[in-house]
Amino acid sequence: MAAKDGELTDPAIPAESTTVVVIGAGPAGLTVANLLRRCGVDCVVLECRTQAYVTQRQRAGIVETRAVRMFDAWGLADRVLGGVPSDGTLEFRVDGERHLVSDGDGSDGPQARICPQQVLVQKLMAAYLDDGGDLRFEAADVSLHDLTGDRPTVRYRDADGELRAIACAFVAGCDGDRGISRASVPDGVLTAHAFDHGIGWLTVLADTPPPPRPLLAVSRHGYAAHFSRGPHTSRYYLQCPPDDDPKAWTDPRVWEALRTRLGDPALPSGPITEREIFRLRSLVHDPMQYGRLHLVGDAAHIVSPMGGKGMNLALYDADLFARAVRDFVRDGDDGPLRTYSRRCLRRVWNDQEFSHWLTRTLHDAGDDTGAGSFHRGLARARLDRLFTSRAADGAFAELMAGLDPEASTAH
Ligand code: FAS
Repeated sequence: MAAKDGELTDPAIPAESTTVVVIGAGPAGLTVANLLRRCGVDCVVLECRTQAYVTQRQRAGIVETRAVRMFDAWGLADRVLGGVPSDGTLEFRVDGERHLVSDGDGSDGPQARICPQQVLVQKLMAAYLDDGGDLRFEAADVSLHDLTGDRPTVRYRDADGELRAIACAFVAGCDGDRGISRASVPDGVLTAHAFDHGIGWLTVLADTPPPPRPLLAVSRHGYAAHFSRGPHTSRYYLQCPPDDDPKAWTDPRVWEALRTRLGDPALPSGPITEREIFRLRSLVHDPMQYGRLHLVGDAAHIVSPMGGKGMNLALYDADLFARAVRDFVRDGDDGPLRTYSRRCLRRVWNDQEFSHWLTRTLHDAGDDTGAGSFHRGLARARLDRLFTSRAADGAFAELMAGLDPEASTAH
């Protein structure tokens, strides 16, 4: 990818400069951009897809308590958070039996939001553009250069096909798991820690009434879940073999499995607008920076959706990165930038551990053909403790809320 010097400084290519070039306009990129603007740091966001595509992509659905308070501390909560506040509980249904578990810290402070990812992305984008932010869609062939120098350059082809170059002080790689940022780091620099859970989920989006609160169900028929994705939309997950064929999951089969596993024979059905099968996998890249490139969100780590940490980890990284750049630009303090990766990875492993614990518990507690009857017994004991021990409930709520004694939300 490295271009020859001549090319980079080719006078024919319009060159410009800024402080931070942000690659990708997902939750990570748009949060970085909004926070940088809040503290007067120039940035340019390059997104390879169209605005319509980016603002309609349906993924996560919960903004955790810590992230809500982070946006609140930056004075952005009212502008970027949609959806409805969580009532502070999740429902576990074990063999049809209901158990409510806390997901908040019980304080009067702002709590988690049931907010579809695309709504957060739409609102972050609107806030950034309303504030005069520079966001360029359909940026093709993005490439990163001189990342270990003081003035990296990002080149791309704009929507009219023109080649452009932007010199900057830092690059925020917010382009997800298959983006160009991580791919621009030379081999051998990053270590990838990967785990395949060996579990598949059929994920279904349907125009049906959402549940009053997130619902996670365990039975001998396998794991199932029901989440809100808006006032008239539901997301369902059904455990299945990872290499299963989504076409084999006809509408009648989907609704029958959901009614059985959720223990709700009266569960209303409705038009299914999306169904796909994905394999639960987890991935962590260490370190999360290379020279002036900082990886943010899915560009550095993937966590299974169990526990709702994917998008929230992206928001956490974005907050730490924006504050570190602000401290460098405003006070000349490069300490937070130098420790960015270590501080993010502490949180990443914390959330990976929680998500792994919850994934194992809610799958092993089902049929014992998977991990075996001994693991089923262990998982059932963990759930029993969660439902009966105040301390276990408190620990679970702290992890769900994402509250971290170390990172204050004050900015
Ligand atoms: P994103 O992938 O969201 O954004 C990256 C952006 O970079 C995209 O807009 C992309 O177009 C752009 N880009 C890529 N390459 C580029 C290039 N070369 N040049 C310029 N731009 C480029 N998490 C949960 O917590 N709960 C869930 O229920 C959940 N469900 C999910 C369902 C699915 C199908 C998927 C894929 C993920 C799900 N996740 C879920 C995880 C998800 O929420 C991610 O963690 C979140 O999108 C991460 O945000 P970003 O890091 O911003 O990456």
